[in-house]
Amino acid sequence: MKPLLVLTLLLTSGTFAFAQDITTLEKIGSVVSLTKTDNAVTLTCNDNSQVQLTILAPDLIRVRASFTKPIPTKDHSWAIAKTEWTTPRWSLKESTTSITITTDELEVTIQRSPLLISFSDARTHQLLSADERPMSYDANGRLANMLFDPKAGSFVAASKKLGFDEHFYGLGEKAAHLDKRRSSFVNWNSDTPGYVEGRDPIYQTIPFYIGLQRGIAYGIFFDNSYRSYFDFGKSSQQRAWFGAEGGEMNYYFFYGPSIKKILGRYADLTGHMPMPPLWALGNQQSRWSYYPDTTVEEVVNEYRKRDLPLDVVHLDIDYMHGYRVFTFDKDRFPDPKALTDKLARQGVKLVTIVDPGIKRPTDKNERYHAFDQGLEKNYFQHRRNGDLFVPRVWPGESVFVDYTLPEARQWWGNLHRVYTDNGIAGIWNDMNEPSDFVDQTGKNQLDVVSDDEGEKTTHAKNRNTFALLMSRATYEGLERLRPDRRPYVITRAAYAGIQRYATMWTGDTNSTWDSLALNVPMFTSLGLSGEPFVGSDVGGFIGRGNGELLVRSYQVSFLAPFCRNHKVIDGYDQEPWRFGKYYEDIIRKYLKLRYALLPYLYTALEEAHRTGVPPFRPLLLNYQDDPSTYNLDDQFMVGDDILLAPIVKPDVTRRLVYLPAGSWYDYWTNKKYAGGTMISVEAPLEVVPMFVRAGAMIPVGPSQNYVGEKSSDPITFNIYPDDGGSASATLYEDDGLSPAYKTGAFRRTTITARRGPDGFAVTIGPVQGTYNPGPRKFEFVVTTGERVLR
Ligand code: MIG
Repeated sequence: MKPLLVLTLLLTSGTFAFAQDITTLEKIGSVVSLTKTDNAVTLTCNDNSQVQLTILAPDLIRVRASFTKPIPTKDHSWAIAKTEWTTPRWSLKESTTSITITTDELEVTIQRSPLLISFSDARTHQLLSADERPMSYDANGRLANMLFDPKAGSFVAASKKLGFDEHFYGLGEKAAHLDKRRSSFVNWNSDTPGYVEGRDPIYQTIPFYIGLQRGIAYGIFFDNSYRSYFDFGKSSQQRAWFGAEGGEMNYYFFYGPSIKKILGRYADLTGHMPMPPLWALGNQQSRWSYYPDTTVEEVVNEYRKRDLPLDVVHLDIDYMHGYRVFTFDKDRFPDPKALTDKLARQGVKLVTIVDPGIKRPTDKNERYHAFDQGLEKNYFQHRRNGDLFVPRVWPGESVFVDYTLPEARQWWGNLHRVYTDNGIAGIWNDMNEPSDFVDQTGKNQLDVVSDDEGEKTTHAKNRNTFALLMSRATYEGLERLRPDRRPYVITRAAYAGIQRYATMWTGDTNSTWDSLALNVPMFTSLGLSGEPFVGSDVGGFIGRGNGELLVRSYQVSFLAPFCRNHKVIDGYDQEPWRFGKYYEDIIRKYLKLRYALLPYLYTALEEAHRTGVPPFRPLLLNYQDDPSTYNLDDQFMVGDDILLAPIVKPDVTRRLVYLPAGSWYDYWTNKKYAGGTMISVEAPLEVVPMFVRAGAMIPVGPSQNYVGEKSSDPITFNIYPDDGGSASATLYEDDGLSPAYKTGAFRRTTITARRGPDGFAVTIGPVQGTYNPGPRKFEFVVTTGERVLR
């Protein structure tokens, strides 16, 4: 009997993704009337529900539904950066059975009864996505005892037909595969140390996904910060649905057909990532925690002595006086300014951690400015009953700021003066889910109230946006305190729009091979979710690593935007030299290569700023028509031209690599391969399989141990000619530090090379932008013969 029982249980848990069965929900009524404005159509239904479709761009339509009542006039989202759109050309057609909205790119058909919305390509009439059932809501509390917070409001859901060959990407930070088809997820920002594949939810909420079928992509951003659910054909092969425990049915439909175009629109809507300082691309070192100041100096000296590149050291929570944010421990860091000055002479910057918990002094006579001022100004969060909300975090009993209040954000930002005055270069926001040792589920926070523009809503709505607003307060504070410098903020938790304020890292990973393997699909998925600046603790955070794992981990992260080795408080030391010279030498080689490739990386990062297309890419982003890339979890590309196939298993020194169409050069040997096939390559520990696209020219800068140690002179362009003998490159440059790039102070140079009868002819196109990098040489090296490895 026993085995059978186990089997039944397994089947059941595998069949139903969530307890919520959306088929039991009440469906929205049928359309009875329609009104039209300059950019929107509002439909009124026979149950008094309303649906509003707003035409924002030819490829962007917003759908808003209000069940059994009119669309509220209040319309606000912390995620949205752009609310004013120039209405594109569009037309409306009505028939007895349906209503059709047509833009130059999209054709949206609304069937009146039952109310079903479908999106098609306006030119080809190819169906992109169609409702599987009318939008629904929990009219009678049918789901009540299956919900996390039955009091949050009414469950709202939308359900789309699942395509037989439809793939799903994005959804932010998930410990999951690249293709999310046949999986389901919950969004509820959670502190989940030591998470493994399948753990869900984890730290961030980005309710945005991309659907891809027959090479054609669309996107859906469900802008609802309540606890939300996404099911991509897990509970039923009929549907891909999304819903939330409260708030509005409110989503944006993006049409590609290219994923890159969708990412650009998503960035227009939720904000473009500003350029971080160039040194943020430098190598970073952290652990919980380096103290006192002499230990920090020792770490830096060790890096320099060993000729290992380093730009940033992070100070974790023990730099503070009893975990009080905005203070330094007087014994451990008696003179932080002297320390940052000294490190600056070695080319190293300090970043300090800042948690949201402000200590409530246990001694009533203690004066702590952050607590005293915030209390006096009434900036802290309270419970519904008026009690101060007192979570327990590192400082013990603490309070949280209501970051929905503009004055409170301003105040929080200004408190960072103690850091900027002491030469601290950036801020690391941790614990901002917000984590609470009393209860990590968030249940204990459901009655915590935020002002929320006067709406006085609870954490049912605001928990998922807490980190977004904290990062915003931090970013804007740094901007005010140091207007001539680009802010650098790192966050753990997030909501959509976070890219406007913060970069991210993937939290408390494990020092295991499984955890390392997750890096690739997590980084690429984050890139497909509007977060370009990503990284993970190199070597893994929790547990004991080893030299092999550390090397393989650097081979994934050395070209990730955020490259920081970090370790848990009681973990075995993990700096690059800790496992001996053999491993250290390999790590040095990769860190040096990262610095040499900074011109290439920085150019890719600026592309992300401008277009929303991330530097760290799944192959499908560059090869959207190639189904072989659709679920490739263990390869990635950096920009358009560099392909990596890291080893993420122990004791493996050979692997299969998929090369898409075109020709490719093995970076190490220059051996040329024809793409469109799988090849098998050697990958001893010192080698990460790395390929360059034929037709590319890779700009390489000087070998240096920190950004700015040497001037970028010369810049060497390595030419990898395609089969016709051509190659091209773009180089982006600016001052790397100030916000002047926003007003045109950059230089973009386009260069092409072509093989002729007498060798290669190089053409440097007219430059864009007003930045003058000063005179420097460009050198060109043609990749020809194969060279032997080692
Ligand atoms: O409860 O600040 O993810 O990077 O070292 C743990 C101490 C709090 C979690 C972060 C980790 C950091 C640690 N923090």
